[in-house]
Amino acid sequence: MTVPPAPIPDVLITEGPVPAEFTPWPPGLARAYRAAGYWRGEPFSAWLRALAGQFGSRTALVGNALGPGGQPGAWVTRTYAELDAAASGYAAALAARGLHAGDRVILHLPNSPDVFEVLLGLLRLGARPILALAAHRAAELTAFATQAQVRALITGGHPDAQRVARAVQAAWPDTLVLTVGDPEASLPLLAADAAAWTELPARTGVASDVALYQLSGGSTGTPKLIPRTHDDYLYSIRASGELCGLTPDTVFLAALPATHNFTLTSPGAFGTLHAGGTVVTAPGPAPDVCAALIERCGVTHVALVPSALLLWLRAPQFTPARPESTLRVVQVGGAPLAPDVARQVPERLGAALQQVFGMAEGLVNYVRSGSSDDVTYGTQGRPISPHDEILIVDDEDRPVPDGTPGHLLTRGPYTIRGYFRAPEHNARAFTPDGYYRTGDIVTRRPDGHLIVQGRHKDQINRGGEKIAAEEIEHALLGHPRVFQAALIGLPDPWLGERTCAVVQPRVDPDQHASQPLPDARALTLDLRRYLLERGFAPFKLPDRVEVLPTLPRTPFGKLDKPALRARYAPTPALSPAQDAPDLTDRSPA
Ligand code: OOB
Repeated sequence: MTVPPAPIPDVLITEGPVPAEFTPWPPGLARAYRAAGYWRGEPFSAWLRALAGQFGSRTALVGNALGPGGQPGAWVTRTYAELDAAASGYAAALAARGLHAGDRVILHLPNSPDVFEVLLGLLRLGARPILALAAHRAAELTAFATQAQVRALITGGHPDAQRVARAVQAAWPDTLVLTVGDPEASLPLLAADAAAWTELPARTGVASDVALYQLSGGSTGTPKLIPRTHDDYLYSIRASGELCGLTPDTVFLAALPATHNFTLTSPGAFGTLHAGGTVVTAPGPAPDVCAALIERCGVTHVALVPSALLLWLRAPQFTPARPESTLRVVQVGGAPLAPDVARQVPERLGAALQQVFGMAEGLVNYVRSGSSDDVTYGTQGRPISPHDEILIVDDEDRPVPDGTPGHLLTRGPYTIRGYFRAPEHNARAFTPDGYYRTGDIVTRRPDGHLIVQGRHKDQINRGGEKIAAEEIEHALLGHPRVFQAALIGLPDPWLGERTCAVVQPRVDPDQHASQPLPDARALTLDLRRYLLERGFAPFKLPDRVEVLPTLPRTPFGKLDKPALRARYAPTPALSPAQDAPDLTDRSPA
């Protein structure tokens, strides 16, 4: 199917006011961030056009394109000029299907060059992508669609992804489903006409307004959308790339989900593009696939979560380190990294370790290259910006001295002031003077480096994938055999944490109280299937289920999760070979 080129729609020219749909920074601070040169008034579309001007014939992207049925397609290489043209081609194709600047569109694609091309196409159009993870399923995408009243969902041709898309459409009928990667797909790149589309105005989007929505790992029932402006997001990208010393020789391997904040911008794929480097896409962080890509493409940088790093450290493809390897920097973040694991990186992978502690809401901390060993292996770095404000406070919001653990609060030039359309949640998640309550417990060293000590928010970090306990607990309450449920994280040698659902069963009123408790093993299968059928991402299904006649409560009547964690941890000794997580990407999009 070929799509006739659409006339250049007026709507692409969006210099005029767009209704602000986010909590703005106070005007005085906004002026200061502009005066400091952080916010440059440049939207993503103009940024990409400038990169194409500067690095035109250099290679921007390589990897397997998304093929028919969601399978890996042809190996493609795109120069900066071609990437710019592809973005315009997609912008035109989207406009031809009735999409406009300001429309919210869910982007749900597996790692491939296409993700970046379509994302930049949406940004060129001035539409606002919601950056779903490929692992998300109907429950998550439906929540995004209804909350944000989306106009479209862009997905791959895999039958599972198509089923998810239909479920979203059933729940939010305004969703136009557009499929990428198929010659017959509903959203083909207008390749033949792409050159013509470079004539589209490069400068679309208002820099001080929302560019896209990142997603919150969350701690409450519904996933929250994080509005990032062109100004603030591009500042974090530029500053991250410069701070990490990226150059046109950088070859970055996007092995974790491409649209996650870490992979995309810390400094990630966009930081690499900003420097004129090359982004290589991998389907996932599995060591065999990544080792082959590193060799084939001369990869210099990669970003990993600790669970993936553990697999790399054991993989015969990497250890002992090969002297001829091009890999220079392994960035690790997203979840706690044990110092003794951190120390193994240089010797066993032949590359430097860089710890990254960030969040989709904004603040990102890096260990700078050349730091002392105790900083490199024992801290999670310090903030990007001199204007990042850090407060570490006790339960009453009173600052604690350096070295004392406290709640991390932050505000600054790229940290949001509020989630999208969530006033009640915002009242809890932000202080009245605009600090974001990260939910992390940290200590600060006198030299400003932060050490993550733990977490206050009720969120489980399963190998970097975040699970809001409340979301799953609510869902479990709908199961006929569940009366009460608590989801807790238990320590795990591979993933950092695994999930355990502790269930108080519903007692059949016709039976008396001595009814036997249901079998936990059978209930595990049953509850996992139940959640899967309700469209939850597979990483959110409980790894383990325990049954108790009543759940413990604090004197105030709250679920006593510390008591539950003490009861069920530690997990039985795990045999690493048997229990190593499967990191091959099973995403269906
Ligand atoms: C990154 O972003 P999110 O939004 O998926 O998760 C943020 C949370 C943090 O609040 C913290 O609880 C945890 O993930 N986290 C870490 C960590 N990095 C993130 N916990 C311990 N050590 C670390 N190094 O995960 C993210 C975003 C940008 C860059 C890097 C990670």
